[in-house]
Amino acid sequence: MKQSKYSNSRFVVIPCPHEATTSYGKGTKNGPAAILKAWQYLESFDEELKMETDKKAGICMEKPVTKKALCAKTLKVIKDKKTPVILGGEHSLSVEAVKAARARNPRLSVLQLDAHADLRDSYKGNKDFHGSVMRRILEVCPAVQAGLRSLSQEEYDFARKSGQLEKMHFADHVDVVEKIVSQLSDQVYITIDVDVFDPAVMLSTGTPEPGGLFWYEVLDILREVCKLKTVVGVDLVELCPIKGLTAPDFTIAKLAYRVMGYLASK
Ligand SMILES: [Mn+2]
Repeated sequence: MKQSKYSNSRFVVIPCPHEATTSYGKGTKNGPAAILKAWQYLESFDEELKMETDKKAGICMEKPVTKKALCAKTLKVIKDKKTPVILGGEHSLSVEAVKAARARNPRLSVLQLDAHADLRDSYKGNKDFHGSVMRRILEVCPAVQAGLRSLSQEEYDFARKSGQLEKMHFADHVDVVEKIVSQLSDQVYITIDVDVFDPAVMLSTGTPEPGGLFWYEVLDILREVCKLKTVVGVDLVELCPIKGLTAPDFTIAKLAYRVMGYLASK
């Protein structure tokens, strides 16, 4: 895949190797570097879209930023009329990017693909916990959640009482693309926790859950959302690379490239 200059790029890739509150497997700080490495070996030609996304749209790679700097960085990219593609790092970073996206898009909603509801108010007093990220995002804008298969009683009670439960789509009912699309507003930010995939596809993540989505199921959701909505930003988080196991790194590199392709082919 070929990189372009910032001025010629529709997409700006922002690595954010943030890791502070991971609960089980560690190493998500190594996620962005693994994705970027796999990217070097990716075909420019997208076999589904029959085009070279990098040449058509322009993709530029920025230097890694801290979580603290992510909001300002994302805001600049959006102001410059480009689409940020953020590579994590721990899921808690998404709220910073969502704040930036919301500042420029008043009707913003978030699509979360994830195994976990991430609706805990806090964990041991920490509101910045990665398992609280969707609770924080709901304080910024509405969200639709898909691929879910793990949550606590507290999260379930909150979802039921707040009405969020209606916008939570569990992994055993993936044939809900239309519903997901209908629940999102026209301006969408997409956050993809790589553990949305079945562990057969994605072993390299800190908190794997059985029963996840497969490659083409995830694409079916993303293809429709990218086609029908204005997607103003994307992140891919929680990849924890395993030494000697490169397929998951390549999967996420290709997924990010495919999403850019969906947006560029509109
Ligand atoms: Mn998760």
